[in-house]
Amino acid sequence: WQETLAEGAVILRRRAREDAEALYQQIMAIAEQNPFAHRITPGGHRMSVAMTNCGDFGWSVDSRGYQYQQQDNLNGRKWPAMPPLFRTLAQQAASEAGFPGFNPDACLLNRYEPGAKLTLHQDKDEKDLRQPIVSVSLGLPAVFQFGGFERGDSTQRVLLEHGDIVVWGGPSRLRYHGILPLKPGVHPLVGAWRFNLTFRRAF
Ligand code: MD5
Ligand code: FE
Repeated sequence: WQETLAEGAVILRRRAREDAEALYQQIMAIAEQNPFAHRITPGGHRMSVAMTNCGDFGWSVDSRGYQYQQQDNLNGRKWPAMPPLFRTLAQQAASEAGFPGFNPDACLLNRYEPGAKLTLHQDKDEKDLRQPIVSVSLGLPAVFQFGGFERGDSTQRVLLEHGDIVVWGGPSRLRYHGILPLKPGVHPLVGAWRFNLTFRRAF
């Protein structure tokens, strides 16, 4: 159940459904080792999305800026290892979408509560922008904004639901994108949240 949104952007609808319980358990185990936190941007804003990471590198933000690091700058601890299930699922999805050989070294975990959003941005802190990003959505549905190559370009709205995987590669790797404020609700597995895992090759 695969659909191309734009060149290089492939949605694998419900692809992670069968793994959802196991993924959710692993998310909770990661959060026990390094909890989700609302980080403060260089501009002094508290992000409405709470984040943590697993893998060799994690993406985070603080007063100094945005960067990939081996440890969490909030507590100095190394990020938890990437669970084999996470890696395998990301690699398989990338390959199904036409990007064989993807080997993520970072997984950013985003947790959305009702009202949480992500304003339009590009992901370009990774070294090799030819590597795709694989994103896995769990829990409450969200409206994703899929834009163009400039901030002011018009955006398409795409509903991302529990179990959906999107592979962002090729020219779509650098499109502006965001998440509209999450609508309240309760998901039978995940509760009143949306989780999104993004698998990246940072270095
Ligand atoms: C999310 N997360 O649903 C999204 C999924 C982030 C973020 O945006 O940076 O944590 S990843 C969506 C994405 C990644 C790379 C390129 C494009 C979309 N794109 O070209 O549209 O929490
Ligand atoms: Fe992004």
